[in-house]
Amino acid sequence: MSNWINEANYSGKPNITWIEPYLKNDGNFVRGHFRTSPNETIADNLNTDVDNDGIAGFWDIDADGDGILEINDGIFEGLDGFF
Ligand SMILES: [Ca+2]
Ligand SMILES: [Ca+2]
Ligand SMILES: [Ca+2]
Repeated sequence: MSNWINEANYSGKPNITWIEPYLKNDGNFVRGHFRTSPNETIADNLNTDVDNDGIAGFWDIDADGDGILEINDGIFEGLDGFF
């Protein structure tokens, strides 16, 4: 997995899965948490912020900070006037 996004091949933000709390083999308790489905990059995960703009990759419309939006259609359409 890479810490940047190839926008040309990117298929959109991953699905989110709820991970139930569990006990690890070493006895450490892991609380329930959301996790993104694994894909080709860590830049769009819930717990990464590779461009250090304070927005976690999953919510960041340009998660790797290269100026090319990963989401350039769909839900952001019609919001052009706000940017
Ligand atoms: Ca990912
Ligand atoms: Ca970010
Ligand atoms: Ca980008």
